[in-house]
Amino acid sequence: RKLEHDLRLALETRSQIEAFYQPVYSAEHKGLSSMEALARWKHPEEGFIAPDIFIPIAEEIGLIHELGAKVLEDACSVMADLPLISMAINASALELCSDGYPLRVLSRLAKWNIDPKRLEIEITESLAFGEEGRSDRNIAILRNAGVGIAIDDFGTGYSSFSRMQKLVVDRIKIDKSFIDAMQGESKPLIEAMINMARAKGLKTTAEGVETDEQSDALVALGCDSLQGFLISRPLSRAAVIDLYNETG
Ligand code: G
Ligand code: G
Ligand code: G
Ligand code: MN
Ligand code: NA
Repeated sequence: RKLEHDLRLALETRSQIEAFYQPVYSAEHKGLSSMEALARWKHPEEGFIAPDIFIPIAEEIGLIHELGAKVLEDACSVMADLPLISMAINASALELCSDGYPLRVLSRLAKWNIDPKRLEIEITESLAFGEEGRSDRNIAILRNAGVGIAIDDFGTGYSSFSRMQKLVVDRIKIDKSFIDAMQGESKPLIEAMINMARAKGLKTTAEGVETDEQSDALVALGCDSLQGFLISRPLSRAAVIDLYNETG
């Protein structure tokens, strides 16, 4: 298939695939103290292709490890330029279950002289519950080294209250679908998620925050961080560095 072929070439160019960065607002610091790196593919003929399309292809043809490494390398270079800022990256199940993954991440951070505490890795609920092979052990290695682990799209997958009891992660990211329905039926659910997270000592991030009403209500419920188009869209490396240098 043409896209597979193009994706191989894209990774070889080292420039068609780059991370963009979505700023995250911290309620505690009342400012932008972290961001999420998101892979972007600028195809020479087709323009931007969405990660929802090329990530599954990269997983199928075994290129997800290279792609993840490229995003991490980009993310490290931004962290090096913004020493006070933390960074989240997304890990595919295939990466997180691969034997060498924790050491690859840690040696990349060491190469850039970046404190592992500044990096958070976002994983799926099923990975968080150790359903896929080696993920438990790899999560433990990363956490012991100081890297944070966040559950992405929380609430859409495999969580249950009994499983939450043995969960060892640092943060949940409440899925956008709950925030969308916040004015209606999902407000008590969001409140329960935030309270449960607190009781377990986990941080919370709300995803897909688009309105001031949502932002105000989430802060009032004690949500730690807000991410979404209200705060900012994902930005290029140059734009995000300018933004953080301006706002401190
Ligand atoms: O207020 P301060 O200058 O720290 O704001 C830094 C950034 O955080 C700005 O980009 C602003 O848009 C965002 N921000 C400030 N206050 C709020 C708030 O109450 N809610 C949200 N969602 N973003 C805020
Ligand atoms: O911005 P958005 O379209 O960027 O992201 C869509 C989806 O693609 C999200 O679910 C996100 O987790 C995933 N994604 C974005 N960047 C990466 C990446 O570098 N690695 C992996 N594994 N997934 C990513
Ligand atoms: O699955 P993950 O949370 O990693 O993916 C984040 C995705 O959500 C990206 O595609 C990003 O561009 C998108 N996104 C981030 N904030 C908003 C938002 O406020 N509204 C919408 N519609 N999408 C958002
Ligand atoms: Mn994510
Ligand atoms: Na998400």
